[in-house]
Amino acid sequence: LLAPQPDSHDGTPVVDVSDAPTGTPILRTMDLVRRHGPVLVQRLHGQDTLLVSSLELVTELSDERRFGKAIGPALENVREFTHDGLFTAYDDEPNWAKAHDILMPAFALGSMRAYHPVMLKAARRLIASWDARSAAGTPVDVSDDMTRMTLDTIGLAGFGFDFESFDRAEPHPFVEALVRALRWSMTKLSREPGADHTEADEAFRADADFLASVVDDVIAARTAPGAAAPEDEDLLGLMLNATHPCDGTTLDLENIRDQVITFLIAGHETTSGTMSFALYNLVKHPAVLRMVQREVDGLWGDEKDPEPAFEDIGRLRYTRQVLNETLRMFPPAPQFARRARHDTHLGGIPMRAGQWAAVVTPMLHRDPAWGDNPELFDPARFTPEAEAARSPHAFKPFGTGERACIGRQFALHEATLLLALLVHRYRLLDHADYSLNLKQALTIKPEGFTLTLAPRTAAD
Ligand code: MNH
Repeated sequence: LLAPQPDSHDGTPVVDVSDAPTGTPILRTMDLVRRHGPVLVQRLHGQDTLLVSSLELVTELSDERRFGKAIGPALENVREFTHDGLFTAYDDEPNWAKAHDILMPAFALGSMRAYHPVMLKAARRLIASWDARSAAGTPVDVSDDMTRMTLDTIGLAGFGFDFESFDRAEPHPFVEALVRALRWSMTKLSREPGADHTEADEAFRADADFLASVVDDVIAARTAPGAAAPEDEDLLGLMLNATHPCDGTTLDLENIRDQVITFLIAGHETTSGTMSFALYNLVKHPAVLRMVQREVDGLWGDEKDPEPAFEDIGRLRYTRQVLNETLRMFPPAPQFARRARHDTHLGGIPMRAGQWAAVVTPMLHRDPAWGDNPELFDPARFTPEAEAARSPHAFKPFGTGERACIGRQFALHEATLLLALLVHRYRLLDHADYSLNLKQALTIKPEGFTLTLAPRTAAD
């Protein structure tokens, strides 16, 4: 377990939030940062978290010699059902390095070529559903449909498992159990001491067991004698077959199960949140939407059903800038934590080995390094020139260092492809004049965001 937080030193504000319950802790945290500055201690039921959000201090925390990933209290709870899977492993657990080394090639940019057809297949399911809504004149729930699309993608690309999300009104039972388990991980953080939580804990245990048994069935079907030849190049096939480059061993089956659940969590909400926020930004900024459409039209003209090539995605530079600016304003995974490898200082704060701090990513992304108007949505912040002129530590939607997101290229390829197809095909009508309402689980997304759709015509 983690060592206690640094003893707050002179000048670091300590704010007790125990009496201010909220469904969206990140908004409360952002508010605290706005009022008290970029370093403060948040106290919740006697538990302290050192919150950091200035470029200067995040630059220090990104120094891999001095700091590594911390499994903070939220991830410690997720660890109850993902154990030493990639996302929740401690830095020094042997299965982290092993799985990382085996899986890295599957997430390199070139590997996206293999996932492109499956991503396109899932995108076309979403489009078929939106065409029907468009014809009927009924609104779509953006976050729900983005989640359907990303879940089908990671299920198919990762494990040859089809959630068939667009054929269901309610999420697949596996996903419902996953969402409940994640909610348990979050609500457990703000439990009042002393109350009885046996019922919630037993329900969680049942969900965790169910998740494990479904994945074990998928693995068993793959490894049974006479199962389809493992020529499959998906993540599961890789984990079952690939040996470690150095010692020639494979991952054990329990760890593979933990990795499958990990990838379903990671591929489930973050990418869908990114796409939902991107569509929100586009409908609120018609001039930007126009520029994305112009870029996409440059590739696919007025082709009704374009056949996007793998290479097209790299050409969609401005679309990618829109996604980056979206990740700046609304990083879907809004915090990550870092722990001192040995006794050191963070700014003026002494930290002993094992002590840790949380980065409040949305506020780092509003540091003065971003100029005077950080609330302004402006994709020009991500031209190559602007990026070259800025510290790489000012933008951390995927975390930092060797524990940064392994699925980054996967997410950006998927999101760029889908966003391009949608703006090419539809007029996006903000029929309810939506005002942003964040929903927070482990990640954030816009809640209740609906659009109506119309086909684009030559005049649009
Ligand atoms: Mn992802 C780690 C954000 C998409 C798989 N991811 C992280 C971290 C952040 C993050 C932040 C680091 C957390 C920490 O330091 O505690 N991830 C994202 C965002 C998107 C995303 C914003 C989409 C946009 N992630 C994906 C996708 C996958 C994935 C898609 C899988 C296909 N992420 C991971 C895994 C890790 C991770 C696995 C843990 C990597 C490690 O520690 O080795």
